[in-house]
Amino acid sequence: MEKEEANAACKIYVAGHRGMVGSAIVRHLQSEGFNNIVTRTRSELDLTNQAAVQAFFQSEQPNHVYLAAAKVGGIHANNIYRGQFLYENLMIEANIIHAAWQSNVDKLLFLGSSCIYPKMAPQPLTEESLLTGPLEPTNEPYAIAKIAGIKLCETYRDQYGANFISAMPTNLYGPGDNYDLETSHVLPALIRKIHTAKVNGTPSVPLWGTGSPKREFLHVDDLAEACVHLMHNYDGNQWVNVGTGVDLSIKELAEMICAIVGYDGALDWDTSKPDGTPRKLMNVSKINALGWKAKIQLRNGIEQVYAKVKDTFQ
Ligand code: GFB
Repeated sequence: MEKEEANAACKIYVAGHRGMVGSAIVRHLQSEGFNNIVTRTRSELDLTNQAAVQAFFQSEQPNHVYLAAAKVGGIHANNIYRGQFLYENLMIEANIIHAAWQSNVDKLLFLGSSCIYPKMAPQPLTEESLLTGPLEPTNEPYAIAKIAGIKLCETYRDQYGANFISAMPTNLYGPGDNYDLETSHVLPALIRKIHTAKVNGTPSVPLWGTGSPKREFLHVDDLAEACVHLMHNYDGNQWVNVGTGVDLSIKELAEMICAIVGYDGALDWDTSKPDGTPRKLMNVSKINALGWKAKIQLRNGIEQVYAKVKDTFQ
């Protein structure tokens, strides 16, 4: 069969297709000629309901599954909705991974997060540092759920021979991000806050923490490309880090966004808010050796995102 025909014949379920990650995966798959994509909205299929998920897999019988459905949020949401982050993520992963095995899915890719690694693990973070020390407390429930997902893929491979793999992305940004200041990640929050300060002519902008923690940011279109690459080129039992291999401090990020937005006011750090983990730079040698590298430069990526969202803020 020609590659185009094979791509068109492969039935793919993207769980979480309305989220930032799932929608980017759908866009990338379509651009590669994968048009047999199955999706369900939350009202059509409750992924925390085991019976409903099993019935869906039995009737649809997908060949490939991208597990991008998750309850996600920034440092504040992770810290406040601790029970929901643990429960909902455990249920979604367990239901989908188990149903995928029961219905003989050929391959599944599970998406985790760089926060699975210990808070004080040596930098850059290698895949081997998993479970070598305590987690960052602000996102421990989310990280434990994600570690459980990795272990489900690993143990279903060990026990049943299921071809289930895991990708661990660093902090993400891009189209479809969440700009709610209470629940968002830092990058969209800073875009919104700095844009609002500029529009209102406010002399300073309130930011959380000290500005000294370092973060790595990957455009979600790069992540989507990496996920499809891994789906087609990796069958190993170890999870794979996905990032740029470059980080910067939150203060440097804020300064970059001020330059893009054209805001020259002051940065006002609220140190009563948590800093979170001091650094979580990914070691990306493994995915680089598998033939994938991030392409989108942070500044270009933020400029693209800002051009699209700046007129949508109230
Ligand atoms: O993206 P973020 O919320 O989460 O970034 P994490 C938090 C960092 O940005 C902290 C600072 O150092 C905050 O003090 N910060 C400054 C702000 N101003 C703001 C602001 O207005 N909003 C936000 N949100 N932060 C998340 C985890 O950790 O990373 C998740 O909670 C997940 O589990 C995700 O792994 C990728 O990078 O700290």
